[in-house]
Amino acid sequence: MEVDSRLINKLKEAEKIVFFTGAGISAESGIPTFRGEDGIWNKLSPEELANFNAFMRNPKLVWEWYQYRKNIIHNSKPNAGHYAMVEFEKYFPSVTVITQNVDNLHKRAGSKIVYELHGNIERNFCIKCKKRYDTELEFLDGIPKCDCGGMIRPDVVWFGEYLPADQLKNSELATISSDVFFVVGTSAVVYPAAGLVYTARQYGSFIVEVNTETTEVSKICDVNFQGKAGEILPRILDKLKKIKY
Ligand code: BJW
Ligand code: ZN
Repeated sequence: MEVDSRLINKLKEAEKIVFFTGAGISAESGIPTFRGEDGIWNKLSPEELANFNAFMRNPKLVWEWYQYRKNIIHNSKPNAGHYAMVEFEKYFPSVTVITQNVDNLHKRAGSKIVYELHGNIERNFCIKCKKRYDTELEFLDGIPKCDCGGMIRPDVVWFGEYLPADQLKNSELATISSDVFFVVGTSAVVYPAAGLVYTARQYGSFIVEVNTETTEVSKICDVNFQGKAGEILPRILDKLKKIKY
């Protein structure tokens, strides 16, 4: 893989870097992505599981999906892609990670500024009184219950729900002022998160896609690397080390 000379020139001058990530960045940590064959759990698509109506209809089933994923996440570690993003912090005054992932792996890798657009699977709250439950939950008949009797749900963003306003606002601000905007391991089909790529385009950022496939936004990126994030990002970093020192 040749690292594009236009990207190298941009990185020489750049001060503000944004990494916008999706499930693909964690695929090499063994965490299944959402779409494609990988994303189908019990023959159900994420659209059928990640929504409040599905939870109210069948909380046990939705919790089974989250328990299955939580278990994988607890047994996984950040990979070379996550760590490469942390190393970028040595070379640029501002590096921001904007993630759609709920797996906490960017923070575990050590990234300093991480905005979580779709929540975090480690946190939970009661749907009735909103009390927070961030420690181990007790499951009775497959559903964790609050002291008040209400059902506890994961603190993640489901379809039809608003994204955390502060995380979205900060992500927009970082995107607008970014010099280089990396889009890593996302199919870019879920909004408003995917809209950030168009915002980056509108505000003149240099957009670099890293994905094993082409996506909805491939055409509006300046450079497309087709391959695994855990391999491509460390190679870009190696090149960067040579030009920055
Ligand atoms: C690799 C790799 C490797 C693999 N290296 N790459 C505008 C237009 C149309 C629709 C809408 C719109 N605005 C809003 C909507 C509705 C809806 C939406 O976007 N629907 C579309 C699907 C049509 N959006 C919403 O409902 C959002 N809320 C909202 O808009 O609120 C306002 C509102 C309020 C009231 C009424 C109406 C509106 C909320 C969206 C919430 C999404 N939630 C989920 C679940 C989170 C919790 C959990 O994890 O359980 O978020 S769904 C799921 O999709 C998850 C992800 O973050 C998200 C994105 O998926 P991602 O990360 O891109 O994963 P994949 O699997 O799709 O892609 C993986 C990629 O990696 C692939 O491209 C691979 O090739 C690649 N890859 N290995 C590099 N090693
Ligand atoms: Zn409660």
